[in-house]
Amino acid sequence: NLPADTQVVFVLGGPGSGKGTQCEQILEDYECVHLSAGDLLRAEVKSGSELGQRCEALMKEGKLVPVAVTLNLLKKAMIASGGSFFLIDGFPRAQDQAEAFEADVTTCKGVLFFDCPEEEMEKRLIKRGETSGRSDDNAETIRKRFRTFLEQSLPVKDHYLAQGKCSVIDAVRPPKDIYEDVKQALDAIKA
Ligand code: UP5
Ligand code: MG
Repeated sequence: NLPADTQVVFVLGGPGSGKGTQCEQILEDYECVHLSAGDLLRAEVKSGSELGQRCEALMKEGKLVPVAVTLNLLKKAMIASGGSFFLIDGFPRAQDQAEAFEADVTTCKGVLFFDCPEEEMEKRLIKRGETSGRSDDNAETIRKRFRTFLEQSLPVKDHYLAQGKCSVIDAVRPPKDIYEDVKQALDAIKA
């Protein structure tokens, strides 16, 4: 089971907004566990399991996998890590996912939301697609990921803004500059 003092920060933003990049920076300065829902799903795909095959098909279409799947992967990874302060990257991606996580695991302490226009995210993902090997880093799937983000994931930001828990960070700057705001927001969340 998870320790009683478990704390969770959701790291959200569109595809290619820089969630993973900023989390890597955070790990250097804060004692925390970084769990990317997308990375956990890609590991499941790589395992070759039947579940992984179903997830892969959805991810190639830029669609969300069922929340039961991500919730289960996240919970297992949280417990296995032995940590108590978690950066949950790329989840929740829909309102019902946020509600499911908070009912099942814990309420989140805060949310970092990386704000980035589509043109910039698209440019980054096309470039990354040259070397990433990610089956969803192609122009067609990127468009589908954007649509899913707008329709299903963006409402999560508003949900947490209304709760006063969400820091919106301008993500169209050099990573180092963005990170200054990230630290400030995290310090406020932890305080
Ligand atoms: N880069 C980063 N910061 C930059 C900056 N400031 N200036 C210029 N370039 C910058 O960065 C992306 C690229 O941009 C990199 O090349 C980086 O160097 C550069 P990254 O930090 O990787 O951005 P990130 O937001 O993490 O982008 P990612 O592609 O991981 O976002 P997604 O949200 O699309 O991907 P994720 O892995 O979370 O999900 C993939 C799929 O899994 C989803 O589409 C969905 O099908 C499925 N999924 C679910 O169904 N449920 C979940 O809960 C999670 C995922
Ligand atoms: Mg990522």
